[in-house]
Amino acid sequence: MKLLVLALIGVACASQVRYDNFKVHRLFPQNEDQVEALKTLQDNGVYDFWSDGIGLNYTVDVMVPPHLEFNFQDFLRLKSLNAEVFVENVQDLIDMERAPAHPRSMGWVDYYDLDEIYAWLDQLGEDYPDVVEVLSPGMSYEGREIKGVHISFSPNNKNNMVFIEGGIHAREWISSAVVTYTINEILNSEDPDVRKVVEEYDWYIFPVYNPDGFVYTKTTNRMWRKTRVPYGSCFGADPNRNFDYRWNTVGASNNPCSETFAGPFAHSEPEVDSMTEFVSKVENRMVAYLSFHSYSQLLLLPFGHTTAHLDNYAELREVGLIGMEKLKSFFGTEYRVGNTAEILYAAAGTSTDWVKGIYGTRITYTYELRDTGRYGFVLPADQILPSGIETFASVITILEEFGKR
Ligand code: 0X9
Ligand code: ZN
Repeated sequence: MKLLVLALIGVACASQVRYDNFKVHRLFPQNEDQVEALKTLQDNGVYDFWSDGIGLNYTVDVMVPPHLEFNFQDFLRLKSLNAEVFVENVQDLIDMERAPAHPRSMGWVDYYDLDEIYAWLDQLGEDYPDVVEVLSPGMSYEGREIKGVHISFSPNNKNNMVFIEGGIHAREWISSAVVTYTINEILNSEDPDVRKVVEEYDWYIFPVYNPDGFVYTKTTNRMWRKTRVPYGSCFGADPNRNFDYRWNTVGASNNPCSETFAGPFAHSEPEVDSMTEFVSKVENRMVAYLSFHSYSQLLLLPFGHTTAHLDNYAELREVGLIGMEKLKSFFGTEYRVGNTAEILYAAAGTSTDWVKGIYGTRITYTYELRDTGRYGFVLPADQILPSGIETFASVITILEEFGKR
C-alpha cells in the first residue's frame, strides 16, 4: 500500500499513473514456508502488496503488472500457493470512479475500434498536457483524420525523433494494437532502464495510418488490406506500394483489383500523400522510422526492390539481431532478420524504402509481427499483450544499441 501511495504522489504532479491490466491476486498462505516466501517477495519490492499483514490467518492481496504476470504465476506454482484473481483490471476500478470518457477503456485485451483508439489518444492529450500533443496531419480518402501523438519529454530531444506508423494495411490489427501499447509504455512504464531510453527521444506515433480500410475491416470485410479509393469497378490501392521511391518497379501491380495495386501514380492515395508531406517537414529531426505490419515474425531491412546490401545494411542487421534476441527472451518468439527482397519478396514503393531512399534515415525497420500463420491476420486478442511486451522491449533494445554506436 505504501509503495502505491508513494508512486501516486511521485507522479501526481506530472500525470496520472495508469493500471491497465494490472491484476490483484488474493493469496491464501497455509504454512509458514509460504508466509516466509511472501514476506521475502514483499521485501524485494517488485510487486505492490495491497494488504500489509502477512500471516497464516490473513489473505494477502498482491497487485501484478501485466508484464510480470507470468513470473508471478511461476512463483505461485513453485510455492503451491492457493490463489484467486481478485481484480481483473485495476484500471477498470479507477475508471469507474470517474465518469467514463469512452465506451471501453484501452487494455490490450481486445482489438478496439477507430473511435475508441482516437478517443484514447485525445484523452492522453488531456491527461499529459505537458508531454503529449495530439496531431492529425493526415486525411483519408473518406475524410477521416489520421490521428497520432507527438510525445516529448524535453525540448532537448527535438533532433532525436522516432517516427512510428501502424495499420497501413487495414486487416493487420495487431499492428495498431502493438503501436498503441507502445504509446502506453512510453508514457507509463516505470522500468528505469526503459524510462532512460524513452525520455531521450521525441516520438511521433500514428497507430492507424489507413483509417478507411481499418473501419472497413470492422464493418464489412475483415480481410481488407488497401485504401478505399474507388478505381473503376475495384477499390483501393496498396498504400505500402504507393510511396515515391522506385514506385511500381517490382512486386506491385497496375491492376486496381490486385491486393498490391501501386495506385495510378506515386502518392495518389490521400493517406500517403498527406502523411509523406508531414514526414517531409520533420524528417531532418528523424533518427528512426519504424513501420509495423503482420504477419510472419520478420524484421525487414531496406530495400524491397533489390537483394543488394545497400546503405547501412550491416549495422541494421547486427542491431536488429540483438533486438530480436531481446524479443525472444520473453516468450520464445523467433524472428528472422534481413533484407525484404531477400527474406520476403521483392516489393517497391514501401514506406520504409521511401524514408531510407529519399532521406537516408539511419534506423529504418519494418516489423512483421506475430504469428507465423496459425492465425495469420486474425491473431487472437490474448496475443496482443505478449506481442506488445516483446515488441516494445525490442524497440528499446534497438534504440539503446544504436545509442552505443
Ligand atoms: O508486402 C508488404 O507491404 C509487407 N508485407 S505484408 O504482409 N504486411 O503486406 C512487407 C513490406 C516490406 N517492407 C519494406 N520493403 N520496407
Ligand atoms: Zn502489411
